[in-house]
Amino acid sequence: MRTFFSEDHRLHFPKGELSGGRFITPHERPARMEFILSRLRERGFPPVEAPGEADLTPARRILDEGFLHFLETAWDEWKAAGMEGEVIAAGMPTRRQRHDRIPRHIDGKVEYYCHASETAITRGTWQAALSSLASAQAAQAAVAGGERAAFALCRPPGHHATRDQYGGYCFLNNAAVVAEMFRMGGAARVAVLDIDFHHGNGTQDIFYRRGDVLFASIHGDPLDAYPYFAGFADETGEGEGEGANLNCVLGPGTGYGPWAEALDHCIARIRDFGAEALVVSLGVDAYKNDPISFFRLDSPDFLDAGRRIGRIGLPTVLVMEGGYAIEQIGVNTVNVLEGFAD
Ligand code: SP5
Ligand code: ZN
Repeated sequence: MRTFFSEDHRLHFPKGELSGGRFITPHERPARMEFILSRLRERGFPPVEAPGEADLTPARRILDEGFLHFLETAWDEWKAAGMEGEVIAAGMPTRRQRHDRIPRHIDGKVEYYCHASETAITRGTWQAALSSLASAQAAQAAVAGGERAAFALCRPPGHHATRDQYGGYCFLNNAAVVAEMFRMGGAARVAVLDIDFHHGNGTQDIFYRRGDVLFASIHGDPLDAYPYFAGFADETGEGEGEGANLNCVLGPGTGYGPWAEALDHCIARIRDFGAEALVVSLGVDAYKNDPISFFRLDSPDFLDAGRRIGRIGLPTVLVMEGGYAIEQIGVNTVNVLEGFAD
């Protein structure tokens, strides 16, 4: 399987992640990529390929123009306003607000376009997010060009980014753009299968009212886990999208047995839906030792999960999302790819 990867991910490395009332070194850090790259080499995968430039045309169809402009300019505006540190949202949009105006002050804009203040923007964040999207787009192009599957080794991840908000370490929703590109390329129906431990609230948001893109996700119960305010089982889609959103919610301590049952449930739905292409939001934070998650998958379980996903038989782009037990992130990620290709 070909892997697409950009070294420009390094341009995004905030000093701080707000956690437990302190700033810690972010869980989502550049070193994550090194473990995956070295495991790919060890297992004899072909050398990674650098993508071309990101193409924002497909992204503009599903993302808010003001949001894209904000991401591009936030750092400069923040600095121009005399802010000393990294861009961090201090407030949260409130309930029962009577308007949806975009603030003029950068502080307010950041709060408007952010949904989780653990995530900082730095000088290189926009370029890194673009390079991540570029890898996803190159993988999609490979599959559209006839490859059975391709791996987009994306960093920063994307599945928490909505059409107009960043957060959860995510800025541009790579998986959603890939799904949209498959639609533009003629696939009548596309499925996004999200196996990251956290609910892909961004992807759900983007496709919630659409019947042509199925979103199916297995994740920690939002009552107990980030993103807290989305991902419940009764979120099934709206309007034309009714029935095209499937949330499989599992509690603390869930092991591979029930997790694999949920996976099979998602797979059955993807088949029934009649998807012609598949996008996998591939997070490996369901792993038992992940520092911010509470499932108990072991490394060999990822091999089995990959096999089940591969047997769906669809043209597939696997897009990297989370995974923070960084010593094992390589093994776990590559296990999914190897299982897939079995
Ligand atoms: C892509 C992805 O996996 N994003 C995850 C974002 C999680 N954000 C919230 C992190 C909360 C960490 N809480 C620390 C508790 C440690 N015991
Ligand atoms: Zn995650």
